[in-house]
Amino acid sequence: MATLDPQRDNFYGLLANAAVAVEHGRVVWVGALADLPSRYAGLARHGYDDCLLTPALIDCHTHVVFGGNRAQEFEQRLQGATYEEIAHAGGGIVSTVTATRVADEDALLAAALPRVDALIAEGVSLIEVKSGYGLDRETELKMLRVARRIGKGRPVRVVTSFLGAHAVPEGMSADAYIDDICIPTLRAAHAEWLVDAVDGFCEGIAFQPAQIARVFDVARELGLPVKLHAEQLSNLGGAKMAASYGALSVDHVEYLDETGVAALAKAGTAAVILPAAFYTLRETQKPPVDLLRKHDVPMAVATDCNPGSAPLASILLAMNMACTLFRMTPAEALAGVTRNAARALGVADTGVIAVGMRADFAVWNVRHPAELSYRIGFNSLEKRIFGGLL
Ligand code: DI6
Ligand code: FE
Repeated sequence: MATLDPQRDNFYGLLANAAVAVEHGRVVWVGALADLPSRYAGLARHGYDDCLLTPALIDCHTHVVFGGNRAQEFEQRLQGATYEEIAHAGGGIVSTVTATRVADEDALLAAALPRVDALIAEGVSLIEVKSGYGLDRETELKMLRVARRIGKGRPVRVVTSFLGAHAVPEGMSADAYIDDICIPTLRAAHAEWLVDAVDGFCEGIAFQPAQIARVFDVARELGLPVKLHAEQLSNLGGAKMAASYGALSVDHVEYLDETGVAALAKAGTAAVILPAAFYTLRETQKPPVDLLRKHDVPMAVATDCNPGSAPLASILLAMNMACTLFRMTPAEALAGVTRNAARALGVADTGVIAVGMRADFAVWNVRHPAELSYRIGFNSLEKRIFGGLL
């Protein structure tokens, strides 16, 4: 068993010949099978010989709800156009906005579910889902309702992030969009209980830190935690600004410098590493993994599943890419999709196998946890256990 419990060790938290006792969907005991207290002897037993048990996996950064796809933009990039050039020419995020506006709730749900099912098939039990392809009130709310419906229609928990500050809609200034559309939409979505956290895209092709800060002020007023897409393509100081709001996470962070890393460490903000976007956009600037280690910033790993920069619906491949592209260790990658992903979402009842936690587990047909990051395009999942249900 890889408990990922930092009380055991700061590595995999390994236990050999281990057992976990579950009552009412919660862990009540963990240890060596030989030490299982007799009071649990009457519980139904499920044995997995020669397997590895881990916490169920968590995808803490996704945009799985969207209309259409961007295969043509992929072709344009292969012919030399950059992500930023396509965005400036009215493609990119804004083209997905058009497709998302015309799709109804059922169509968006039907398009999202296969992506979610692919994640569940790899042992995922908790996903974060962002809005951000509406950029108007109606469509942002529609996306968030679809995100909530995913959690009702599938055995997976969903936390939502309002990403109204994702791109500037055509024919509008960034400032007017933030004040006249984004912030009133956040208030409306919050009033419908559709928002668990508030996100933004801080980048030259999107919004400046001061503009995002106006959205974060409203999040603070509403009692909502914040997170930020920051330092992906350039360094605008977004991470530092987000840390000043006590952000749960800052995500991408390829261009993050040591002052920014220190600000994260001080605020207790996690860094979410998203190697699929780096890979897809053929970026060369890698996130400062050594500095994040040096300052003890928790690193999470996620798919960033989206139609533009990361058409990826495999958390296992994200783990492999984090290791091969960024030299994270397999232990860091596994912590990144369990313990640290839970932390990046502010969800306290999952991500480690320990007493009091939800019984969300993954059983793998492997002998060592490094195998999960090592294989490419191969799913070793034997069984997923969701809230104690087999
Ligand atoms: N960064 C990302 O990686 C996604 N959004 C963001 O702010 C990409 C979104 C897209 O290209 O559709
Ligand atoms: Fe993203």
